[in-house]
Amino acid sequence: MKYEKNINNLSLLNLEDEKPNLNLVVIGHVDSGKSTLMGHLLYLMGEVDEKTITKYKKQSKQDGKSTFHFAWALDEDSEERKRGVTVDIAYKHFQTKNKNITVMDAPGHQDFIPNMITGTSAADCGLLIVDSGKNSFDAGFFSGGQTKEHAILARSLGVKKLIICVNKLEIWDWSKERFDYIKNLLNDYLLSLDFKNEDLYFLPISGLQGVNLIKKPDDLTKLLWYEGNTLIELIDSLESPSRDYESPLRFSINDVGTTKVESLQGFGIFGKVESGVVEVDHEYLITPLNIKVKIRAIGCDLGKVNLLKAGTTGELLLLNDKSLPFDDIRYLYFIILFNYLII
Ligand SMILES: Nc1nc2c(ncn2[C@@H]2O[C@H](COP(=O)(O)OP(=O)(O)OP(=O)(O)O)[C@@H](O)[C@H]2O)c(=O)[nH]1
Ligand SMILES: [Mg+2]
Repeated sequence: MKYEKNINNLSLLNLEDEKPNLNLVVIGHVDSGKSTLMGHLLYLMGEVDEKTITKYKKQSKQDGKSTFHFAWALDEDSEERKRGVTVDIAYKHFQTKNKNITVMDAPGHQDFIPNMITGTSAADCGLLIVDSGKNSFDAGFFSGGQTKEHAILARSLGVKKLIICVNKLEIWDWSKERFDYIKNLLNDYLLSLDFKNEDLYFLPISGLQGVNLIKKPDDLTKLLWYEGNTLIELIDSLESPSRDYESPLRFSINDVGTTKVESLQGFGIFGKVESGVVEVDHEYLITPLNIKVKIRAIGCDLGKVNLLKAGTTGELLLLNDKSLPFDDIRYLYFIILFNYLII
């Protein structure tokens, strides 16, 4: 098959040998604690070091944002830090025992829904963070908030599995009653959106205190009623969708613009490899524009790489050719093998 030559001398066996990857999008109403929970998890998994968190603690306190130190691991832009609000998706990586995880931390604020859609379009599974606080929960669930809106978007963009973190539960002294109240309301609502019972997982959590992320609370009496997994056990146990490495490349475009990948500069096309492999220095076709492009560099949650394989998300940087109609490259367009259409 002609497209096989685009895989060069990479062995398909090697591609399949690695730990399977899972793309997780973190969604939920503004301020529900998405970035804090993810920042704390990355810290506990060793992806963010103690020194950095200590520095963020000091700086965020000086800026009057003293509980935002974990969120700053994902909110890296100065505007985000000043406002205490995530604006753009942050991409991070960590490994569990059995999986490579790409995390996409989405903004909750309704002004930034397009950025949330970008991340959700590339996700295999969603982490819906729900603030258990009385007013915050009501704002997200009952008053036209983003708990419901994000759930609807996730379902319509093809996310089938949701881990629902009932967050900030330490405020309720880990009350089972409060947890059950939120779980029952959300469960009924999510089933009405056509999520399946077996694809919904509910966890009591405190992202700020780091409880139930990778271990249960030190004082076990607090969560005696909860017999389920910690967040990391749950993520590790989820099945990764099967990936199609052997078919021709199909890269779905979710966003375009200035690159989000550190150490790269230029015009980036963000998306997900649905099938096959995309490689640096190879020529491809953007469809339906039918324009030929050469990939100058590739970035992903691991930084700069030479290829992306089926199931992974990342950014393709095009050769800076002034004749390219950058403004015409859109969400939902595809990048495919150059010679595929004419085989
Ligand atoms: N009490 C308590 N507060 C928390 C917890 N997690 C986060 N917070 C606080 O909630 C506020 C918002 O946290 P973020 O992590 O920025 O929330 P977010 O969901 O990422 O916000 P957006 O991305 O802007 O939608 C901050 O003041 C956090 O300190 C928690 O587990 N318990
Ligand atoms: Mg955030």
